[in-house]
Amino acid sequence: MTNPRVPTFVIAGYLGSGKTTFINALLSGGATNVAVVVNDFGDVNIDASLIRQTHADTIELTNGCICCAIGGSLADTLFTLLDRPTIPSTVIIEASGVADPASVAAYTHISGLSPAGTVVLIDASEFSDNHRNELIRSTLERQVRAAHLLAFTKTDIATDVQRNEVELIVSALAPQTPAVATTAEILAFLVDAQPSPRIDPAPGAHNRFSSRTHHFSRPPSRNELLEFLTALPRSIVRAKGIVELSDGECVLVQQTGHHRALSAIDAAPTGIVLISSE
Ligand SMILES: Nc1nc2c(ncn2[C@@H]2O[C@H](COP(=O)(O)OP(=O)(O)OP(=O)(O)O)[C@@H](O)[C@H]2O)c(=O)[nH]1
Ligand SMILES: [Mg+2]
Ligand SMILES: [Zn+2]
Repeated sequence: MTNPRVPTFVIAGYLGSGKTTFINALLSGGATNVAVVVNDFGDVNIDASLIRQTHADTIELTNGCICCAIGGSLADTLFTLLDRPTIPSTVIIEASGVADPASVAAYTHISGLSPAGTVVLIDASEFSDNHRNELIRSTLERQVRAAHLLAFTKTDIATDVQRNEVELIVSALAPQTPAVATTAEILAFLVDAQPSPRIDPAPGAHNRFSSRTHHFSRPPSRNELLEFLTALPRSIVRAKGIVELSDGECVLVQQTGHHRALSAIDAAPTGIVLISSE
């Protein structure tokens, strides 16, 4: 008897749109036998360590984007999952924040997997600003067009103007694609998912982004860390990492566009991954 095909989802969306947050919420609901494949664009996979804190079966693909630079590693990983003595019942792929989700989903059209849908998260508080940036716009547009489901995040901090702008842009780009705005609605889509139609990747390559990891020569004080983050040039579109402070506390740094969050975390320091648009 052949095994049933494994439903495989792609969770995509621009840098910092909330992909890892959503996947952690999904997994904390007690999902079993789920394999999570996490692509972090930088050379340290911070998201894999954040997800692994709650979910052991997490595979990291690091140091490049799975839609272009390291697609071969994604293909190898998917075949390896299907070779396991007990294959997963669901596969979830977190695409890098710069990826064309359609190119990522194309890797799931293999024997043994059932492409079950691409969810593209849209940060309602940052999208319209980012869309005005020519270095980012085509990346955002291909992400929107590659979605089977669009999900607005950060509606809690978006202004009415930002929400109206993003809704107009997104509905012009993908008028037929259903859009939701809560985690519960995304979960309902995943639960009901059927084999999803293929969406062809947009021609050409997405915008260019580069990354480097900053390590402090000695643990900074909280103020020194904040000064460092405040002084970053505008070309740095995402900063993320785990930093040990001079008082011994480790903090998770999350910075996207206009927002920054520092939170205590019980995990080893990684340095701060800085991603810039080119
Ligand atoms: N206010 C608010 N913050 C959110 C929401 N979703 C995510 N965040 C915050 O946004 C930041 C980025 O979230 P992540 O889940 O790491 O985003 P990501 O898409 O996985 O980021 P990359 O993998 O780096 O592209 C974190 O500080 C989250 O806590 C939301 O709905 N509302
Ligand atoms: Mg992430
Ligand atoms: Zn790519």
